[in-house]
Amino acid sequence: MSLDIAPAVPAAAARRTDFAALEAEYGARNYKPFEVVLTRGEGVFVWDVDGVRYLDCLSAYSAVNQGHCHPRIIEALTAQAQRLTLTSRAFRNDQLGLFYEEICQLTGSHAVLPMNTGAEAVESALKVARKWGYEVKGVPSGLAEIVVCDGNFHGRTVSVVSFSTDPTARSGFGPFTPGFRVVPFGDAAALEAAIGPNTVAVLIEPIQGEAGVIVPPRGYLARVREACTRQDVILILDEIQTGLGRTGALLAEAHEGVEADLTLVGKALSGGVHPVSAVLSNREVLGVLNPGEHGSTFGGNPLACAVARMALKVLVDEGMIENAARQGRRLMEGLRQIASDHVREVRGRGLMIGLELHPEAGGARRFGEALKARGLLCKETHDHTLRIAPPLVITSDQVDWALEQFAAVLA
Ligand code: IF1
Repeated sequence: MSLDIAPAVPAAAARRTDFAALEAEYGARNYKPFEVVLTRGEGVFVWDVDGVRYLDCLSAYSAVNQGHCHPRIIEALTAQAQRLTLTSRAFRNDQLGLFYEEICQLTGSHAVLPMNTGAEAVESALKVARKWGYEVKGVPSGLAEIVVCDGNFHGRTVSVVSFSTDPTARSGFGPFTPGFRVVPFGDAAALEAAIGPNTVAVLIEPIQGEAGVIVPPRGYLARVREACTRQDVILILDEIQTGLGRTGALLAEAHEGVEADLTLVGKALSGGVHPVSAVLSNREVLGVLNPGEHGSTFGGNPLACAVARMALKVLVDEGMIENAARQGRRLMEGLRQIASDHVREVRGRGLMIGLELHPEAGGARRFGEALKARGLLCKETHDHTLRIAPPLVITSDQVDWALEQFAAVLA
């Protein structure tokens, strides 16, 4: 008996799937995406279902720094996927230790806590900092305070949005987790004043991404580092978006010559093929965790580790970090030379760039739509700023082409 379950539908008669309608019919409405349906990605390019090619200047919010579907990362993914994907941490596997060794050697860290999403890495760091505060610093139990910055974005969990200053990110999700103090970003004096005897940590993005690519004044991170050292407070740098080459250095902290006590990485840690994040630290801090006190079903799984090992390898071996610095300068200078009454400021570092428009320009979204019509995808943040973050493999010719599109829509 033949088992052909369904008759082959002649290509001509195949119905044209209305992807947007399906998403509207069945999906939670927690995004308002551009009306483009992507079906393929390779390097800096993505293609929609109509075969139109776009230069991706969002890089999935810096998760595909290595370019879409990097062949060596895909090869590592598929090879490992055919051997062993998940063991749970009840057993050891032959990828985790190698991942630990390679990421610690690359970043000069002493210890790693592997997680999956960025928010999980942030939550893990908050837990570890609090436990360190009680057991090492001697803060009275339950009274730990963590200083964060106005305009922060660190993820979407209840504890993390508890200290968000963005009403859209937090309203309706209370009651909130206590123990956080908010200070203005970029103001070292205000941060130092907020540190008290019960302060266990400071959590900062080296450059604020979602807030609109806000680069702090030169010397700010160094002053924060010095204040944390002087007052025995853990400096946690959230490099989930700024890290792994995005700003033209392996970690953004390098631009300021500082070293965090806990460094959070995610997104491009897997090249965008699998959720992989990690808390990197000196041993004294992660050392407060004992067996059974923290964990995750997928944290440190062999598939994640195999992919992350290759994602880090190609980032370094293929000169992506240096290219991000070089092409970031080219793109930033080119954007600044565009004569347009609409542009208020071009800011950023490496290939993490924000182009802020004057309010009179009518909002960044419509420029994003005009750029999409020209084959370039980028996303607005907070109404008036276009976030420009292509994969770190972008070439000079592609940067020049992108500049032509920006010049055309900003004229
Ligand atoms: C969305 C932007 C938003 C992050 C930093 C932690 C996380 C992120 C510095 C959490 C994640 C993503 C989340 C995504 C859009 C994007 C984003 F900032 F990049 F633009 F939302 F603000 N720290 N940022 O940037 O990592 O749990 O998502 O893996 O929520 O739509 P995650």
